[in-house]
Amino acid sequence: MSLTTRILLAMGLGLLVGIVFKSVIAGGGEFGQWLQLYMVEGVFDVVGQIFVKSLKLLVVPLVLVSLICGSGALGEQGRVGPMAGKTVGLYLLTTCIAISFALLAATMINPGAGMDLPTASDYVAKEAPPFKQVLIDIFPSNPVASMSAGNMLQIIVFALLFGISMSRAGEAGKRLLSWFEDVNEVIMKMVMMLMNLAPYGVFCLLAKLFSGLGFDGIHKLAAYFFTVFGVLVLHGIVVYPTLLRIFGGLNPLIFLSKLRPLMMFAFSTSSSNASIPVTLRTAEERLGVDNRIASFTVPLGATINMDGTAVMQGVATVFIAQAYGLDIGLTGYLMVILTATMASIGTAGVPGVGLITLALVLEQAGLPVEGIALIIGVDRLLDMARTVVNVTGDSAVTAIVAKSEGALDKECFDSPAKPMADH
Ligand code: DAS
Repeated sequence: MSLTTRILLAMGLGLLVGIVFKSVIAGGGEFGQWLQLYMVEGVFDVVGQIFVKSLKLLVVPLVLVSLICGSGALGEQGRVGPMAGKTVGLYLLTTCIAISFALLAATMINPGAGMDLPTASDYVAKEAPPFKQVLIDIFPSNPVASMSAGNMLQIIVFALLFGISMSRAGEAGKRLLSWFEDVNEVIMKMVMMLMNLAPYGVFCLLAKLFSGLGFDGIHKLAAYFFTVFGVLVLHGIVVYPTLLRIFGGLNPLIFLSKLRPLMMFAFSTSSSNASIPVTLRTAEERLGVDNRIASFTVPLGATINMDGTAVMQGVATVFIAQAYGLDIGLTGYLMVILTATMASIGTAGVPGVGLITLALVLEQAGLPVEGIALIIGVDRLLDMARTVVNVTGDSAVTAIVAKSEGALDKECFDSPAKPMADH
């Protein structure tokens, strides 16, 4: 049975058990008290917290190493000049639009309003410093202290600087880059291994959540799910077609129709990285993009461009703030945009990675990271959908950059979609 199936089953079971426990506990009998004490506050809380901590465990090493690799490789390829600048610029632009879109939609729909969950006893509301101080604090004075404090913006800045310096350090830099790429492989394996804990973590977190919320929680979770899903669809059918029209003079309907096989593949794998071969073939065989462009923009996009993930992080941040009755204010939202955009640079496209970087976005925004427990149950389904948006964004920017470089075969782009060559 696939991990996705196991997580979805755990989700359904956790919901069911939580609602049943809620009604038994509400009955007030001895058995209900036993369930509350030993199951809800015992087993479910312990397993759930361990799972959330395992996600937090990965944040610093994952972002640090994958960003050093990404910026190191980019620094090396960065010498492809304006094409790299256009590509990175468009990737960051679409991510910024995605997260802003998400924050706007979530603050209009208010999916988490009225839940009024109590924050943990050790939670201390972080006063959002003035934005000027935020900008100054982005630069680390001691990278080791930044890592031990989990100050992600400082870690991201250090990793970017280190990676680009490494790419300009000749043979020494090349040796170090390959070492970091090996470490990155190991960290990706850690992500996969810890994701195997997800069915148990999801079951316990949902069972605990719904033992407290009961049915009331279902429509809150549904409001969160459909807000994310709605913004994902809007981003995919409004933002990319607009950019294709404006920057590439390309027909968005042809573009979206030719991406169908890739979308299905991304949906089923929940992984931009695993989709790279299909994204490359789609760009070259269906969109007419020259390999010299696609071979740069597609692998880069799979790592630094995660618009779908940014959408989830934007909505999740507002949902969690509302659920705990916390207001992060405008500076807090600007911090979320900055952190989510920069964090998306550092995370490779593997299943569940968006959840891990959500921990860092919440941390930077001063929100309780255990709020992840509220949304983790439906995250796998949303991961499938947001990975589709991630690869669609990679393909749209690839087509636009290729067109601007005169490296897109317009006849191929406009020709009817042929079945993908099975080679
Ligand atoms: N599954 C990730 C990807 O491959 C996205 C995410 O986890 O948010 O793009």
